[in-house]
Amino acid sequence: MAKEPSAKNAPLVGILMGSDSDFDIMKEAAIVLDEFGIAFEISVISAHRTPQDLEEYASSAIGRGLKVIIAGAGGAAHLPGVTAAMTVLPVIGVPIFNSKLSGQDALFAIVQMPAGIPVATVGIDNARNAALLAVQILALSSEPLMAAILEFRKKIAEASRLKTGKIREKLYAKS
Ligand code: RP5
Repeated sequence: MAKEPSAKNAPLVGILMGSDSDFDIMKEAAIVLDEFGIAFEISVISAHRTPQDLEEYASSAIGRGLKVIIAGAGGAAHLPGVTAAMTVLPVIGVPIFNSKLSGQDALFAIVQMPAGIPVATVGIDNARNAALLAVQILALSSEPLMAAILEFRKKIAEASRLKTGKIREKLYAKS
């Protein structure tokens, strides 16, 4: 269970999603941020169903102390782009898979932003990478966080090296 943000634990990252149906994917971003001890807030706000709420959220984000916004949406995924239009905070978009067009609709909608209003886009459903990118952005101004992300990279490198042994074990055990 993640720690709820409070005055003492002010959120640095805002996680947005277009609908609660995105939560199963977007909770992965929350888990990663929690692992790195980063306070975040999480909200369902839709660029289409609640556009006024989105304007209020994005235009007040800097004043509320947020440093990065992660926005996940599926289908006609305007949430990350519209958010980016209303704040200069870095916005990281997560295209969400759906069964109709396999998330490619969301991917194209998020990645093809017009010049001047960038959205960093991760792979379809890759909310973990969105959170890791947010951690890396925050690490630029936090030595402990930089140490933590470097340690994380060491761990995944180690896990990757172990894979040689694992596949060889499988291969030679069968022959
Ligand atoms: C998008 O429409 C949401 O981000 C979600 O991925 C998709 C479907 O929303 P629901 O119909 O499940 O609420 O805006």
